[in-house]
Amino acid sequence: MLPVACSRESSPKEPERHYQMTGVVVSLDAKLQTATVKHGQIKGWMEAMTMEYPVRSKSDFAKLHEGDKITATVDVSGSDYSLSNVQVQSGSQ
Ligand SMILES: [Cu+2]
Repeated sequence: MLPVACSRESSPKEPERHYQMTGVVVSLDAKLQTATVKHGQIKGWMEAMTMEYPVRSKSDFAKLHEGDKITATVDVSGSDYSLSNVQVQSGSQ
């Protein structure tokens, strides 16, 4: 599902770009393998907001718990985006 409230500074048909993000996991959807992340500004791409991101790999998704503080790489290709290189900085458990 694409967030409608999002204003992104990207246009379609660009090569994949990568941004570093820091945020907190708000909720997880194991079925869709998505994480809703409250993140700070992602310079050059997006303002600070809370939104849902597909997590590219199962092993990255398995690391996540609600409340975890994470860093990740956002892979952006046109209007598609996903998270990779997920690192949990401080866990909630
Ligand atoms: Cu957004």
